[in-house]
Amino acid sequence: MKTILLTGFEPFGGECINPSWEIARALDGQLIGDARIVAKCLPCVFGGALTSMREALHQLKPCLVLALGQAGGRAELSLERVAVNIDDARISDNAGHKPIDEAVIEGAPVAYFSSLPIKAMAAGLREAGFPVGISQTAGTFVCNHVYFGLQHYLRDSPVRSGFMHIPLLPEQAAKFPGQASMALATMVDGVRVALNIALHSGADLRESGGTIC
Ligand code: PCA
Repeated sequence: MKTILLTGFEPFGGECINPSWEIARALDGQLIGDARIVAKCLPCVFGGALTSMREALHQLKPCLVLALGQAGGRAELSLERVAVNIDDARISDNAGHKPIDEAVIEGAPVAYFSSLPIKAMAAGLREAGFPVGISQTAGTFVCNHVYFGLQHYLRDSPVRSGFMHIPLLPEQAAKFPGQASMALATMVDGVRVALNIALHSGADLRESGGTIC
């Protein structure tokens, strides 16, 4: 049986829930075609999160990897195009670390692209009615850290991997007037659709979708 590794994060920044882990654990054990989803919860800790990711890759030898993370302020399922080799934290991680302008992996390239078919995933999600977009930055906190490490570990592998940021849950957003959110059930369904496309589509779509500043 093939394995899809789906990771989420523990809560951080004073929150008591992280929707990324709620989604991952809701999908744990489910089948996508002939592959079974295995969910792992990563600590929101520089270094520690990457160690957990590396262990999961080693142990599970997945055929596909999608890492999920919470992005307060975003209104859509956000497929990340780029991971950059920099840790620059505005808040402390869950171990009290706050790196400034440090490499995620010393000597590694400046950046990696997602190896997921992000245009095909965005198109499929849009057609299925989910709010979705392609993001050009996963930030410089623990999500980007894990995303960069993941892409580095799998750089010579045919295994597709990438990162999706997801909005806050309605109960989290209620604390901030006007803050965007998405229902857990919608996000769970959207991630299932995204995994199905990532597993089964061939070469990525060529459709415009960039941004103009
Ligand atoms: N979001 C944070 C780290 C963990 C999470 O879910 C981020 O975007 O870096």
